[in-house]
Amino acid sequence: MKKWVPAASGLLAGFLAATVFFADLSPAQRSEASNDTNKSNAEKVYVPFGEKDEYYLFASGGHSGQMFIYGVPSMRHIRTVPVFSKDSATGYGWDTHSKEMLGDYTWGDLHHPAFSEKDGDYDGKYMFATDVGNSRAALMNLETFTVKDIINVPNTSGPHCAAFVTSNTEYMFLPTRFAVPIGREYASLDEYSEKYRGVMSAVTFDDKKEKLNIAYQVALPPWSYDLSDAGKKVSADWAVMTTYNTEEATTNLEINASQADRDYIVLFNWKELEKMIKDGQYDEVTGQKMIFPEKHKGGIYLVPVAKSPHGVDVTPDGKRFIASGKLAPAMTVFSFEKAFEAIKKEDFAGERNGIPVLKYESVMEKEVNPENALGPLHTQFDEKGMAYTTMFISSEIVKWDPNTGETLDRVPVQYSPGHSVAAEGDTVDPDGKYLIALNKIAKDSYLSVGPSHPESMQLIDLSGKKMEVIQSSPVNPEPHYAQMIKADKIKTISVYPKDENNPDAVYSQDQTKIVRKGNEVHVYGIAMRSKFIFDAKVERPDQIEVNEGDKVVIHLTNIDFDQDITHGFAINGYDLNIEVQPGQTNTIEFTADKAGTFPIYCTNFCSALHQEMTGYFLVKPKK
Ligand code: K7E
Repeated sequence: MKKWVPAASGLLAGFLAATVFFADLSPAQRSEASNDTNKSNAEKVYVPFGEKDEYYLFASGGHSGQMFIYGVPSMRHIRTVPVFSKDSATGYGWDTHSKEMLGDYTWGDLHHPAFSEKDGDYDGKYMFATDVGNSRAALMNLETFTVKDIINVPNTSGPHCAAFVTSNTEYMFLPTRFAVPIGREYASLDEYSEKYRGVMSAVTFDDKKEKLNIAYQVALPPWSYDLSDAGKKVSADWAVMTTYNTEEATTNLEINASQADRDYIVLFNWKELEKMIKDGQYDEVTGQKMIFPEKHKGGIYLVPVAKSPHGVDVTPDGKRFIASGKLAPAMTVFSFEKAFEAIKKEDFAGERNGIPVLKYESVMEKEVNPENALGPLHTQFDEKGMAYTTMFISSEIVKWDPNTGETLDRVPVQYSPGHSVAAEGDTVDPDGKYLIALNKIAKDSYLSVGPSHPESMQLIDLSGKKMEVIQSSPVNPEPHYAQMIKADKIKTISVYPKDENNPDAVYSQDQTKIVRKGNEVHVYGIAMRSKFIFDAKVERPDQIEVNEGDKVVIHLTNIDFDQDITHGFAINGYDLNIEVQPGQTNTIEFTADKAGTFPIYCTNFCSALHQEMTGYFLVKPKK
């Protein structure tokens, strides 16, 4: 490896030129590391057909708006679960519930998934996610791998770093990447410092109703809030998040937001914020309980950090938080204990925007600077608490000891990793074993598909003396963060249970009916191998006839209580398609605004006579 230590002023250029730095690794260099097990790499990742992977990988789909599910170690793509964007494969965005959840939005930008937790460990029940593109938060149920709720988060613009949840899923916090005036009203950028804010939201969820809810918000200064992490164990009541652009630049951020030597980590005690809300220490703004730190004092502190930080991660023991700077070569290890002490003694360096600023030296424990490692972004941990940090510029993973700062190992990856994810690597009890580098640039890794390449995920074996890249998988744009959970923690259902209380559901042919109420037509139908029955009492039970302009509501129940017998329901020429999974009742509503003859068919291949699973949708023209 060529030694190259850029001058500090060259760091920015180095960051931008990151992809050039390691572009010329030979395949031999790529697999130069080897560990001492007797298995070949192929054997380590081979999961025979029918056998299951040991872990699920939930990789965020970035601006696809979706979540990608992979098996580890095979790196087989198992499913894409639609979250913030429509998906015709599953009818997501067409059926009434998902259409209502997506509202008027057509895309999302999902960066950070987060599992629900119990005592700081994944419990395998829910997944949370946020949408940087259109400021939303989503809740996914892991019995069915389907989204149950999406909320728009008002007053924020680009909740980036979330989702991150507290140790018992009390809250999901959503800091915001962009500052905007509260309520998004118009305000000239000349008024940026006075009128703009970076609002952070505290979101709770109700697991009975499977609903998200905004508990309160905090009107932080007009900076960019980036990555965050919740405390664990000794720091369980706390959370940390990085900020950049504390310069409050309003244009050309690449240069202007990189001026100051230090930005901040925001350190906050969510138990205290919760208490402030209970005590009425907030203003009511645009229907939200909003804490203004310059006015409602307590619970929030700033810790100076090397300029323009990106990631911040809490160690599994909850004692330290590690910040990484895009432009600073060093990772900084901070001590929660030291911070608590300084807060107790009110040993502050001053305040900024009404928020107390702690002294860097009194919270910092050490600066860690592995030789020639550049562009540290995100850190994960193994079962011994050792840290693995992605180096975006020098395209590698560096393993190091947070206790001593010593570099233990490093492995090149192709190329420019953003996050990495270790097996249960952000819980109180990581597994070690596997780490996956989520690389931004695949370049020469796969068969070419033109000028734009897929992203690349590289699986690294952590079990040997040295880290070793053992498998690689292309992936659609674009995983930012991912989480890896032990497969046996997730308990899926195989069919939807019968719900006799659901007025939309019908479970036998003789219950099927088509009901007209004025100009509304309600269909209570069933889908089964290999037919649709909308009304069993008429001559052609698989036909729906309406008048042009009618509102049509179709409730369809899949009565094949048999795993994997999913049916689809599409109306040819009407731009409609929904899915009904085994036992599920699903609803679609639309206006019959086109007169004519439109075949109905099942889109999800379900039996040998799938082609016969059809019907007709007839729309009588207005006179
Ligand atoms: Cu570093 Cu959105 Cu977590 Cu991308 S973020 S890499």
